[in-house]
Amino acid sequence: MTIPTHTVFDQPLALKDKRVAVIGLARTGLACVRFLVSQGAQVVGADSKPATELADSCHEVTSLGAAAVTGFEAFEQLSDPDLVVVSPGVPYNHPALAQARAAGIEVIGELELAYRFCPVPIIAISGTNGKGTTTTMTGLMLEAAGVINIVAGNIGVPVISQIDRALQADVVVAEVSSFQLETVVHFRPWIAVLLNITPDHLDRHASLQEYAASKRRLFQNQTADDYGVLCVDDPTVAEMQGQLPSQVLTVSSSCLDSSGRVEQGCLVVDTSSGVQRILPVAQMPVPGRHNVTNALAAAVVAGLCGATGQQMAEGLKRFVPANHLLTEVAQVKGIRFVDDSKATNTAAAIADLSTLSGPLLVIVGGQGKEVDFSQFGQHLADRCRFVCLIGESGPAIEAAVGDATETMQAFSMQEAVEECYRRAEPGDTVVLLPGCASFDMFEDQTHRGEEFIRVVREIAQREANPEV
Ligand code: UMA
Repeated sequence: MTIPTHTVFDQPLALKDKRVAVIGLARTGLACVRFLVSQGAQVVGADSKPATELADSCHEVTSLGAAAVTGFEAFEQLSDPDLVVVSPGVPYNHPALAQARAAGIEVIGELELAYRFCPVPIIAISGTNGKGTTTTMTGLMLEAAGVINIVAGNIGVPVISQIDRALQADVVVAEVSSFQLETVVHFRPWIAVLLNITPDHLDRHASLQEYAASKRRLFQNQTADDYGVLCVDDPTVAEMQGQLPSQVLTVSSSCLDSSGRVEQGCLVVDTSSGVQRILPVAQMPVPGRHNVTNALAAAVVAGLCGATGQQMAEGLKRFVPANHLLTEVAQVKGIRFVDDSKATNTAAAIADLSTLSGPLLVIVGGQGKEVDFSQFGQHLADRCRFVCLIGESGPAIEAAVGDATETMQAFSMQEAVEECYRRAEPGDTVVLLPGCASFDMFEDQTHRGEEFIRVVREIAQREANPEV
């Protein structure tokens, strides 16, 4: 099948000699600086971290011929740029951005910039949870069908860094976050997938409604020539049926009316060339009902791109979960250690908890993002033998767990893992299942997972060489 190109933007920005400020100098900001410089723009990169913490970034920016300003007052040093390009981690209502907008300066995010230059259609995949998994599954199914695709976005590779490669591709499959959607203007994905909306990032978005509104921006520029794929197992997403400007296809693990569904224990999807059977649920490469809906959403997208059920199954079987996503790290004296550092909100943690069997000792907590922990606490109390709390939200989660389950506050990952190990018995599983962001104690979720793995390996080594 030929992928239609009607959603490719036809009035890219003229960047030559434009003065562009790039806000944030981490992965996204650096990718933007590289792209903008390559287009002839005069670029200044700004970041509120001190120069000492950004030495490598500043070095790269200046070696590209751009300027870098850093520190607490970095944004004040930007003198009237023509355009501001923002990293997703910078809040939409940051005073410097509000000031720029008030002065009539265009402020866009990296996703919008990338869309305006992307030579092929974008398939955008969003949702509170499962968007990275679904993006990867989609890429694999398309690959099996011979559709040349680039997987990018919130998954860790800014789309703007892939513009050159996209010239050789049929489509870009982008994981898209609510932060990235806040700053889109013309962004029009050919296919937009929304998996679920549950409380998350409420320290950044003023309310759940505002968070949902940001997710809805996925569809805002679509027309009846485009597709919206909605996972109707989620009540907030289900409500959007009938409200989208695009053609809606639904996905559900329980509703037989959906385009992507489970029939007699088998994943099935409707396509223009008929019903495609993919594979039995029992042969899914990852456990959990949520992963069934993720695979069905990927299959609906692959079907729109012309994949057959057999090609979808072939792609799905190649799926390997990302690191720090229910990853078994080691078995020590019959005790299993599992790293689920990527469960950064309570909905993800609750879904993952349902896939774990046997007695559990869990390490939970971190930066709480202003969410209510009562439901999470109840699930932990019902399911876990011991709950070890870390980070800022430890006390709030401990209160939600109640007195029936043993709990303890730990002040480092080392202490938390050692304490769980001390209490665990053969047959038990020790899981890092934070349900929270990591930034109160760690650089990010990867650093948190790596720290867990480091301590587990230390314990494994100690047990293997007790005399040392
Ligand atoms: N900064 C400021 N001022 C501020 C805030 C931040 O100067 O007020 C600076 C920081 O000092 C830092 C830089 O901005 O140097 C950080 O920018 P960033 O947070 O956007 O980091 P990137 O490395 O560019 O990563 C971003 C995404 N980060 C966020 O959305 C927070 C990454 O998603 C994404 O993988 C990457 O772009 C590539 O697209 C991470 C994430 O946590 C994984 N996403 C959230 C999630 O999945 O829930 C949305």
